[in-house]
Amino acid sequence: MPIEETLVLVKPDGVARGLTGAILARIEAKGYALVDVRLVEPDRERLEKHYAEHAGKPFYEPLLEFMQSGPSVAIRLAGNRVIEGFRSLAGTTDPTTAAPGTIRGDFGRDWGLAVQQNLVHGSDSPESASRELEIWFG
Ligand code: DAT
Ligand code: MG
Repeated sequence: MPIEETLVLVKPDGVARGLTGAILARIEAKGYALVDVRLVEPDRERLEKHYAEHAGKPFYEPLLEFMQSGPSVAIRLAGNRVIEGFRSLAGTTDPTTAAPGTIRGDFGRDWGLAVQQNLVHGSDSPESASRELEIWFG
């Protein structure tokens, strides 16, 4: 099995709440390698590319606005089956129902916040990973 790479983002809520270190600790404990890490304040154009598959959905505009509300930490992450593995660490999209033990399940606050405030992004396929790594790391 070749080593894969994936794009992970610690989203603005994760950075603002000081959870970057806790999230990185879980990633490192799992054995994945940090290839590149940077603090990014993405403009709308970059986010439109990143979230192209969601254009037109009801949560699209709030999502883009939220993603411009503060810096994110972009991570180029490598490891065996890391695409699937990081999504497993992250938990399912909605923090309310994400399993305890996952990043979203343990840290996702459930006090009426929108679903987009779910702390992290992880690419969902090899095709998404290469497309998204190009968008965030060039
Ligand atoms: P994921 O981030 O788990 O891959 P996704 O790709 O379906 O989820 O959606 C991208 C982001 O959009 C997600 O992290 C949060 C937001 N989102 C998805 N579904 C939503 C919904 N029904 N309401 C509000 N935000 C939503
Ligand atoms: Mg997704």
